Amino acid sequence: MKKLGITFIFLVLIYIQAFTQSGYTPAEENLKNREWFQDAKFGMFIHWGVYSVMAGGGDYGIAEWIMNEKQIPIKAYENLANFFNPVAFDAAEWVAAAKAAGMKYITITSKHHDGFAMFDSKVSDWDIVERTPYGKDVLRMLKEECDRQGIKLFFYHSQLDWHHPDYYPRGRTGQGYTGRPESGNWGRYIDYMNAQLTELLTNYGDIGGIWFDGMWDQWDADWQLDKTYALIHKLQPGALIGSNHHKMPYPGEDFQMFERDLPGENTMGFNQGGISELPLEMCETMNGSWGYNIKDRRFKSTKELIQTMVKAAGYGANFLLNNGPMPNGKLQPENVDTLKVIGKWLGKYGETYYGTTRGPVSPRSWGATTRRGNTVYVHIMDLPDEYVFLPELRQKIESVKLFEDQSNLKYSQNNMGTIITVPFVKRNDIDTIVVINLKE
Ligand code: FHN
Repeated sequence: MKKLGITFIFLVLIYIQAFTQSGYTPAEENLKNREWFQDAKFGMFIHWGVYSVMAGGGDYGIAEWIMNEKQIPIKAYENLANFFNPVAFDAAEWVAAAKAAGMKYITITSKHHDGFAMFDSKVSDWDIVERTPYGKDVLRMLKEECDRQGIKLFFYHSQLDWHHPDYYPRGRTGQGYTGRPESGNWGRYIDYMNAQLTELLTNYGDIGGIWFDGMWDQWDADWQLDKTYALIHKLQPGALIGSNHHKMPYPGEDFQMFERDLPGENTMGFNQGGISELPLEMCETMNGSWGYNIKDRRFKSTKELIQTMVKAAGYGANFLLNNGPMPNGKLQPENVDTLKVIGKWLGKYGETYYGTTRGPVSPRSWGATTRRGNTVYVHIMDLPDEYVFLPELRQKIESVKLFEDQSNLKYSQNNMGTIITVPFVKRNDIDTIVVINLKE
């Protein structure tokens, strides 16, 4: 009898594992896409929505959050859609800018926290086709262009919603000011979210994946991740799921992301999780805003961005660099210029970046290492001495050269580690790359 009971529990467990994401086994195409993702390394993040019309309202640090920050009730906020007419939007231009930068994929906001769908949704009329004078599905236009130019498209999707009445109980944000009744049906909200995700996963061909954001709005809510993740993996087994909950990944997620912090760091104060074995991605802004902010001219230098990108690669993490397009549909010209410079850098040094994994020495104050097979790339960005010390490499060194001119560098390897001479005269202001070839 006891044996039967145990068998029954075992069968139930197998059943649960098979029909939820708790026992998630990624499909073959999912694993292949993870590999592709890790090799691709560099993507463009796009935050675009009706909020871009308000351009931050004259405050730093506000753009896509303006509804909540300025406590704009839904009725008033909905007017923004009437002014959103991005007639200068040219998907081909955006994708070309991403390609020129050396980016291999684009992740765009399909719906941000204001709940506005940037696509033709049949389960809501709070969308670009029904509410704006523009009236076109920009996600479709972008996807078609991505397919033409060989770029993968991912959809950012906000789980938290300041507009939908059924997003109730409310979380930390989108409270009373929105004008929603203090009631709602949470289960219906999850169904609505899943219905929009179904649209995104069935109407736009193969997509790269879904980039979730917003669970941090309320940890106690019943997010029903198993249901949502199983749905996505059923509709497109190859689509990668990631969630910006700032914690260790949950079952069913295929990659882990870090917001404006290198993996393991927490300068932002919310990246509390550790580093998982899943593919990693760090997202970063070009200035201090995600969406378009007219006042924020504090653009990061290309040097800073390239160095962050390379340091992220030293952790094995992709770099998802944000653009907040203007309400007319154009990318900010300053950003386009920056993208070109990064693209030029990658054109020259991409071999030390694309298709690499994290190197044998974890990132240090002087830089980072990346690796492909028996080749290790040492990226030196801030080294006050003429020598760099690398702890045990585990393999004997065959040669050490400077990437730039292929000249041999002096080195000495013993069981404590390796010291390489990197002459000051050969230094590059952004990244001096040393190539170590290891013996089999
Ligand atoms: O609240 C959002 C924010 O607007 C932006 O989308 C970033 C991108 O990583 N994520 C959230 C904050 O964690």
